[in-house]
Amino acid sequence: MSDTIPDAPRIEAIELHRIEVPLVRPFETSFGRETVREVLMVRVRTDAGDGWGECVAGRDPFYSSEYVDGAASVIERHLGPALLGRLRVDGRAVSRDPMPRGASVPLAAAVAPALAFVAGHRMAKGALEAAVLDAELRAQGRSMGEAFGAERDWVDCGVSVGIAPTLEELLDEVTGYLEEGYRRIKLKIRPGWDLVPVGAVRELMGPAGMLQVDANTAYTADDIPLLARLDDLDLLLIEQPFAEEDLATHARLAAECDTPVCLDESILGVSTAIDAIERGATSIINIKPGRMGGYLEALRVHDVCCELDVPAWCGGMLETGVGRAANVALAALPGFVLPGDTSASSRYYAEDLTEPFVLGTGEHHGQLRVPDGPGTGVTVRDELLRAWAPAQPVTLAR
Ligand code: OSB
Ligand code: MG
Repeated sequence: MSDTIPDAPRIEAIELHRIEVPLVRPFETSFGRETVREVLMVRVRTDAGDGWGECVAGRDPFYSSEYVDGAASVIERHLGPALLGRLRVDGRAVSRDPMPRGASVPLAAAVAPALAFVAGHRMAKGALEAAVLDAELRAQGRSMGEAFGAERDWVDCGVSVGIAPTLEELLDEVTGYLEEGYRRIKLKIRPGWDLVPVGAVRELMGPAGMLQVDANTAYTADDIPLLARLDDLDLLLIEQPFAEEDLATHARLAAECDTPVCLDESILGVSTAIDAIERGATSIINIKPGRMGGYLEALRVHDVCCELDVPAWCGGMLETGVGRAANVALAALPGFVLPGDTSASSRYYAEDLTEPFVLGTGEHHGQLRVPDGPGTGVTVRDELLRAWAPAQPVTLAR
């Protein structure tokens, strides 16, 4: 593929590294409970240097249909060979550079069009695009923040709090995060774990604390009256109460309650974002690059949000430092007006795969600094990559 783009690096090989990273505490949501994050990391080797991308698919297909084994398989069998030029790629689809931001990333911009022949698998595609983008920007000596059009050096951080075994443990956990400086709390909810814990945390935080909830599709239309009672708790938003495909029920809830409805799972890119906004199914958007097939599509969704005056915030998928670095750069764009699920490394991991992200102090209390080194600006620690790998990496070469 890269043969068709003058002056762009040429992709020589793609490595798939699986790692298992222990979480500091179990993360429980309406769809499952994780104690270890199983991650697929992608390294792209080019003639101008290497780049890393993180695949945000989970071990199991519970948050979405994608999962680690599926992502690895589709990269090995379909996406990798296409990028390495072993499959026919339509040259006309290549070389459109979508970044109106002064950065030229012809190779990264060519990835999505070259992979469009595969249906879906956005997280797998997004990991490849991120790795190519990292390699290309490193070769140019430019940071992701610069390339994306970041307007802030520091971003406001929130934290996503899992379902706890008891109310007391939930309140302890939230208290700890507030002491650390997090500027917004997001509580995972599900039927049976909603009004009571959310009410208790509202009481703990006081009326001014920024608080929101995320149901990860656990409710149905029958629950609209119950969800409308959350209005009393003065939340920033309710995230994805209903099924991914079910924009209609989200629009009904939005019409029947005052709390803004925010979609996560349903937003797969620009067209679903516009559709959901126009149908009144969402008035705030959680932007997760992996779910949308990569950072370039996430930038387009950001631009749509700005144009339509829809607040956006940067979601997270328990990323290691590699994905976190790119998310923090993205969250520095002007349309990200609410704190993101961009927490410090220590919220997830005792040791991060890269240098750790640490919350700032003083005026930067509750913020993370946007990396300014080339590419993601972070370095993968080889010894941890090896120590956490359950198996040898797979290399796809030309
Ligand atoms: O729905 O936002 C979600 C983690 C894994 C899968 C889905 C979600 C989440 C989170 C954690 O809420 C966000 C983070 O801190 O990375
Ligand atoms: Mg969510």
